[in-house]
Amino acid sequence: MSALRLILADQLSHSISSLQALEKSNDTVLFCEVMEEATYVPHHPKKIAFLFSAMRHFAAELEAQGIQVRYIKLDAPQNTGSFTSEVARAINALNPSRVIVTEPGEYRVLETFKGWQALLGIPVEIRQDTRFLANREEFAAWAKGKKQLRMEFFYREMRKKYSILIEADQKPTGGEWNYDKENRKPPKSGMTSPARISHKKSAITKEVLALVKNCFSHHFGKLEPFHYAVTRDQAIEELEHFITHLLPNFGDYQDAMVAGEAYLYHSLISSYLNAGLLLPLEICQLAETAYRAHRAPLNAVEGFIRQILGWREYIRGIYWHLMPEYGTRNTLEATRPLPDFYWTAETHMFCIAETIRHTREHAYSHHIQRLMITGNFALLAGLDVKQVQNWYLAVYSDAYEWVEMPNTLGMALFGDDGVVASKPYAASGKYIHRMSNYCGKCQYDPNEMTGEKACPFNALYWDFLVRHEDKFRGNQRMPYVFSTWDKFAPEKQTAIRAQALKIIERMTNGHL
Ligand code: FAD
Ligand code: DLZ
Ligand code: SF4
Repeated sequence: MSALRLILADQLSHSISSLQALEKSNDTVLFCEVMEEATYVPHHPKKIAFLFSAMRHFAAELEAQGIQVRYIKLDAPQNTGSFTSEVARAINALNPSRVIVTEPGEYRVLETFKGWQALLGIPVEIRQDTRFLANREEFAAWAKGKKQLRMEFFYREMRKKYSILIEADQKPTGGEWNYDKENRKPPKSGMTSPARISHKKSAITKEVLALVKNCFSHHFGKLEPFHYAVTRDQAIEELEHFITHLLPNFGDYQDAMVAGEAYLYHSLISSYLNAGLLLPLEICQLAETAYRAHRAPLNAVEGFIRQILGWREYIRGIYWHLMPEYGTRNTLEATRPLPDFYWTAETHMFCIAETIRHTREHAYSHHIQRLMITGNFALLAGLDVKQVQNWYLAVYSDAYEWVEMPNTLGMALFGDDGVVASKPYAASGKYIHRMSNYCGKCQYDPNEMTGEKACPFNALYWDFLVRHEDKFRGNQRMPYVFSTWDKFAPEKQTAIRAQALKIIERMTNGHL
């Protein structure tokens, strides 16, 4: 029985289920670089280059093990441009008796895979993706009967299940489940990002860079300089560098933002983890080992592990639990077109311009930039939830719908009926001023509410809350917000709302 085994660009793990029980003499592993995937949103050129180079390196590793590989490059003359047509072509050429795949990360792709058996007339086995720490059935069982699906409680179950930061008496290490109150410090004056590893470009990477330059230069984002890891060995090097040199400060400065510094103490591993070059459990175990060896404090280690064992698994659980209906939600009926400055960085708001510059340069910005700068603005200005999601899906090298959608629609835009966030992550300029050094470089003033110089986030913040008063006034987690608004004199309230209108006008006319 010969099998055709398809591996996608985000399935580059030697332990992936679709490679299990492979027969070297009978089976062929198929990789295909296809236009359909590269353009369903206009992906950042660095993301495409990273994925194509990592796929080619991974395919070469399999070949070196004596495994038969069929690798279809994007510019191969016969390349038909989609997963379906390339699998059909491979079946014609190789005549396998079945196709084996691991479930994909996106709902639309899974639906395509499910149609293959009937379409292609050959058995198609779709295997579970065992790289995740909670499978879909397990998440559904946890969610069943719960009124609210809060990450914190899911995370505690995962800590116990994998015995991560759990003591012999089954209590959490240090006595608490969560050390966030010790985290989230503003940046220290003069703080810079510690040096990062940069990888030498292999011949494979050079060839991919030329291809991407040729085909995708019109997409948003700079292709070079290109420093990404493209093999598991290189990704492990980055992970170890992070654990040794950056993890000790990760917790303290997790939410800090500094002009000119894209990375600070963040791990930069999401692209490698999501593509399969790293696995979640090994990362959590390495971080725990650093804590046990007194190489990193508990607040940093717990905070980091929570992102992976908690948030990442929970976000995936929500996506599969609620799709496809989840993708149609738009609780706050946000429909304003995305302004051009999300693509050009041409705005006087320094915080937004800076975040978009980082994104353009690196296909990366850190969580608080995504959530509290570009996400917060989109929330307050009522930007169209689909356009905002497509932007996030295109511009970040770690973006796939399973992780992008609940983060954008749910966490940033409060567009999912409050499943992911119990209250909106809405903030005025005051928060950005406290957590960054951006405002000192901005033509707007975070302390002004109205007038030409007033920070746009301020009036937009109040206008947003009042616009959606019916949803938020009774929210237990926002006790003082509306009592503050109620204390404003009526003239002040009117001036704030008029200012918000002007800001939207300036945004629409490209003058913000
Ligand atoms: P670190 O800050 O070092 O965190 C460590 C790891 O924890 C990350 O590598 C990631 O794997 C995991 N993690 C942290 N937060 C989350 C989260 N909320 N959801 C899932 N995993 C998390 N992450 C993606 O991987 N892909 C996306 O497309 C994506 N889109 C986002 C969109 C918005 C609007 C927001 C607010 C967040 C998004 N995130 C996304 C989550 C988070 O911002 C990134 O995982 C993180 O910035 C990646 O950088 P890092 O590796 O340096 O992370
Ligand atoms: C994101 C992406 C891109 C840009 N190109 C390809 C590709 O050419 N071939 C491939 O196998 N996968 C690609 N991907 C990743 C897929 O979009 C991803 O596997 C699905 O979205 C499922 O998560
Ligand atoms: Fe951003 Fe407002 Fe600060 Fe300017 S003043 S950087 S717009 S928060």
